[in-house]
Amino acid sequence: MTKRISLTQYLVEQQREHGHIPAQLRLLIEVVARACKRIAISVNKGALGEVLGTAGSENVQGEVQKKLDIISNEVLIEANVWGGHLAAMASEEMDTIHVVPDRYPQGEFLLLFDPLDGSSNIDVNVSIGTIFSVLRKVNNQRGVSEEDFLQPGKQQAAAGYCVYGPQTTLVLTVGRGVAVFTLDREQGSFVLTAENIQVPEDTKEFAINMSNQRHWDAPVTRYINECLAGKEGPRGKDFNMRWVASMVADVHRILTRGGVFLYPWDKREPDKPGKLRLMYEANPMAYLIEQAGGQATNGHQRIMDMVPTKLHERVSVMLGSKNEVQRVTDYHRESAS
Ligand code: P6P
Repeated sequence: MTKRISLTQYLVEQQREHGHIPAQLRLLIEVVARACKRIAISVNKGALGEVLGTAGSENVQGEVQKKLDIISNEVLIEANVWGGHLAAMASEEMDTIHVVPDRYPQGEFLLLFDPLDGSSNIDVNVSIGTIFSVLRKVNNQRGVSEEDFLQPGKQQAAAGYCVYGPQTTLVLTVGRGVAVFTLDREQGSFVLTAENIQVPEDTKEFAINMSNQRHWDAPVTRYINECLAGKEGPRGKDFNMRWVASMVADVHRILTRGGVFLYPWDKREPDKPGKLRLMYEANPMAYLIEQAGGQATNGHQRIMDMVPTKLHERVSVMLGSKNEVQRVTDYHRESAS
């Protein structure tokens, strides 16, 4: 029987060895992991917990909120607000930032999250997940505002997700590789089940919502058509396709066996750069993918170099196996020249 270490032991040993996980950051990660365990309990109850269906409200994106979206958001806020490790939080489900109230000490970190990504899959029992990103509050003046959050993804102190699927699995980077922790329900704790994850540089599997094909720009159309042409086409090999419509599930597959994930700009909403959100979807996933040896661009530049102008900014996303992301990015550059 392999001796497995807990998330806490992993964080303590990483800090002892590399000194990159100060106490406040360790507390933050452990509190987020505990919140994900609580979310998993609600998600796993499904119909038994009266948590399915819509909440009768819309979020800042104008999307109908599911009951579990709101429950998950509240769990993350309540779990993190008292610890003294955070100055403020931002969420897909909240229009503005949530500043830690004066009755609690303020910390040096900023936490951003999509509390329950893929919520269109909740009622049909398909994997969903929580995505989180951690920034440092860089200005030391008292008080915190939305501007403090507007930092490029390369400034992230940590990032991760928890996928609520056949297993409940926490995937984390603190800047020295990607580690995977599986929830041991008998112990009630996350235990290390893989580390130093590496995304294969090549792949035969792409993930995109094909129903949008007629709306894509030329470089994406070219890339996907070449994949579809298979062995007889310019790629000289057959490709497989997967689309879970839950970014956490698609990214987890890519971290596990390689692949390329595309949610590009399309003509349906030409004024929006893409559907996915930069700060709490693309940036954390880009950090994980890059730490695992993959690439993440918006078709033109590295996602983690992008300087946000607003909290809920959207972005076009191409991420995964390095050589495939490089190819589709090259097609964009060729098309632009
Ligand atoms: P579509 C879920 O709503 C999400 O934000 C991502 O998790 C997912 O990759 C994407 O949207 C799915 O979008 O248009 O295929 O339903």
